[in-house]
Amino acid sequence: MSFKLEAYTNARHNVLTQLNQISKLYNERREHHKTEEINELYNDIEQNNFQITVVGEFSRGKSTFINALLGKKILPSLARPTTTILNVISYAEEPSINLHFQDDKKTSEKIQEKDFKSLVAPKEAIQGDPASEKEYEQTINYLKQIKYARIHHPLPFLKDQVDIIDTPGTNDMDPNREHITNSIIPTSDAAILLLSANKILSDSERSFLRDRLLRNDIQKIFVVINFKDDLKTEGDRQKVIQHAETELANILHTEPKIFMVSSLQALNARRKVNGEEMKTKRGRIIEPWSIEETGFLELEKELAEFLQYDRGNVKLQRPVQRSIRVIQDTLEKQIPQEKSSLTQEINGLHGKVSEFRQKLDHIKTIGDEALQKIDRKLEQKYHELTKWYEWELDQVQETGTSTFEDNKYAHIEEISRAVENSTAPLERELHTRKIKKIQDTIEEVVESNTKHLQHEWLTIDSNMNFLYNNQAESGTNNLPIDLEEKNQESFFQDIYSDLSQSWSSSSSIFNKAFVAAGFVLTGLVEGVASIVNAGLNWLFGDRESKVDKIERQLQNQFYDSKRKKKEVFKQEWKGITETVKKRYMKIIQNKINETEHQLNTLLENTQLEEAEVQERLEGLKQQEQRFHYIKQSLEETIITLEQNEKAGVVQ
Ligand SMILES: Nc1nc2c(ncn2[C@@H]2O[C@H](COP(=O)(O)OP(=O)(O)OP(=O)(O)O)[C@@H](O)[C@H]2O)c(=O)[nH]1
Ligand SMILES: [Mg+2]
Repeated sequence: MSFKLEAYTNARHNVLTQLNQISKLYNERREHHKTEEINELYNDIEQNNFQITVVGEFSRGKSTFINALLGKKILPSLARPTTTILNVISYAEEPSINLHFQDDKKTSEKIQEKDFKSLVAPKEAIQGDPASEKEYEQTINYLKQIKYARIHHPLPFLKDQVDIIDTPGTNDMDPNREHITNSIIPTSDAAILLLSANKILSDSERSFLRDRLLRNDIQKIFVVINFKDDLKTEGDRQKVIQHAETELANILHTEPKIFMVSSLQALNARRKVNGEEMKTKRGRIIEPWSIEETGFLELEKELAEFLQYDRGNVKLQRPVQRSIRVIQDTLEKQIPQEKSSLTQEINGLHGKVSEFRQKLDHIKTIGDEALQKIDRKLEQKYHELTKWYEWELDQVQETGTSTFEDNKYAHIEEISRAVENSTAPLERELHTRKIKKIQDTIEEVVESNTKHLQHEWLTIDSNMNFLYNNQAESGTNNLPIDLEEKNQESFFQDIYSDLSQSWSSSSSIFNKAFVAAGFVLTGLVEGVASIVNAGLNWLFGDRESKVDKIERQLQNQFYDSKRKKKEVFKQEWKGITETVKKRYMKIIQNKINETEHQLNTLLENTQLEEAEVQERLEGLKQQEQRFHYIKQSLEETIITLEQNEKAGVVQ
């Protein structure tokens, strides 16, 4: 199997081992909140798989393509619309299939492979046979309740932390399924758009690409032309690729990278290598192409590099950097403080400690008050931002309407294309500005309402240092000047870096739905196009002119799309601000816990006998060394990741 994410997998393994060590060390130090923090980072990495989502219209060969990646016929594929639900394929030693339901309260259900196949690819009803029609309808209704199926399989391909998602074809009229496919795309690490060499880029494919895929990060879209084997000569293949390149360059505005493959041949090649003998219905042995001819190896190589160097780095760097920061604090602050508390006497210690405790209570109050202010301010900002957003949406509508005016006597498809061409870039750009505005607003609100709080913390930190060095002036609130002037990083920095993270890449497909919700499609083109489908009767049915009708439809579409977008905006805002508030409280709680821990250690240390003091000093030295060693190893990992990134940049 050529698909390997080796560098990433090694780095990941190394990081997990180190985090495990750190967690143990904090456990020894009885710093339970830190153990917990590190464990969370551990779990994040552990659960963080790469998600490759395969999209395209029905019968483009998505399921066959995935089977070929896997080297096994796992997903049903037929010459008619087949896949009905999202199938998430993940690694496990034991194969199993579980259905997860739309209703989150309902527990997932295990299903046998045989039943699964007949469920997701149900036999069509025999026309005119009520019993068979009823059965078909029941199956379809059941399918609607399913959110996704998770297929576990012990395939080496998936062992590199890859989840692969098979989606139902998009030219499907069910808006729910469309919505699921839409919301999956922005949360995936890579989307593979499958086209057919036989009918390159239909109108609906173009609009799918523009309206949905391009609303996201273009980097993660791989365009794959399937059915290579249907083109007989190399010349034909070159022609199709060139045609696709020109067409796509118009839509993408960049040089697209296109792959041509035969999924069917690749699947057969791999099945043969795996010892399967394949025969036609008449018993003739099928001789598949060699895997080199199928175009699969180039694609897999590119995919692996992309995941490894681009996505992999992002996924690992953040938790590594965060844990380095946690260790650094321990090495620079806590351990030296503890050492000095073991080696010198502190006058009037108990009194001073109880003063600190009062200060901590005070900090808690200030923190709560600041949170209330943040809450109020965010509420106010929400109204301002909504107004801003509505105004921007109106501008998009105006552009669309004036494009309509300029083109209203053209053919309806031309009208809709012109309207779409003028509005889609504006919407994309608006989405980007919206994200930035939300992030900036949150940062500004949190920072401006926590100045006092942050100042108090700095005072406590510096007093703590004095205390350990036996210089604490009881009751002093004066910061040493250099401390105040020093440009301190905000305590809440982690919140902001996490925010931009959660927009650009989500760790899990299903629990960050609010991020995905930003990509509800406008429905504009479909809406206008539906006028065509409504037929001649509709156009000539009454006195209202055709142009008026189209315009009315267009305005309805805009109205509807704005309403949806505002609703999504509200959800996004709500999701993000809730997350921010939770993290804010956690950061404060962690800092309080940390200070309390230091105070307790201090009290304990000053009561030790001489022999115990020596023992403890020895213990601290050892901890120090272990922390140093881990920190070094993590820093090396970061360097390796950066080097890999440079060496493996996907062109
Ligand atoms: N000749 C040839 N046939 C292919 C290739 N890939 C897929 N097929 C066939 O095309 C048909 C449709 O394939 P599927 O994999 O079911 O397509 P799909 O995109 O998953 O379709 P839906 O699930 O309905 O959206 C099946 O009969 C496949 O055997 C290919 O590369 N070459
Ligand atoms: Mg399918």
